[in-house]
Amino acid sequence: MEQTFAMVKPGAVQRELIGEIITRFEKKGIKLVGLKLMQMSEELAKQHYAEHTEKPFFDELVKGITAGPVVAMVLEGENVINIVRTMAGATRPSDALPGTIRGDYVLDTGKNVIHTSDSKESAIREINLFFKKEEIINYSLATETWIYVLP
Ligand code: IDP
Repeated sequence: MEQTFAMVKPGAVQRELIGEIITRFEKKGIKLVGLKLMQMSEELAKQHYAEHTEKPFFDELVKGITAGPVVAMVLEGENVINIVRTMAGATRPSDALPGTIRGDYVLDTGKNVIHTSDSKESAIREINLFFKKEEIINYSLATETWIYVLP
């Protein structure tokens, strides 16, 4: 099973979309194995978005992600890195299809409600940046045999 990192951004917390976003992942059959409401520091924001340091929107990015609390989560399931990214939708609002989170809730790239890891490497890096080992819970869901074809 694969794990990925996702984050409900401050705008989505303010718009009371936390439940809506988590519900989509739960209904898909994806398991939540880590979850926390937190206020990101400027330092953590800069680390998280390190790959964008040179981008013209970097300051706006750091300011936006620290503007209020976020909900950080670790999600587990088959191919969840790609699946969660597909469910989040495209970065550009005009490319984000209806039925995706961004397709349904976003009009501006700078207010795009959710972050999701874009590769195995970034998933590992981001999970470790936001969660201690003991904050990730290993457990089974009773529904797993109805979600996966198991050997
Ligand atoms: P992603 O979140 O879809 O993976 P990235 O290209 O990794 O997109 O960019 C990270 C974040 O930076 C985006 O989610 C968005 O909030 C912000 N961003 C990306 N491009 C722009 C832009 O052109 N203007 C303002 N913000 C941007």
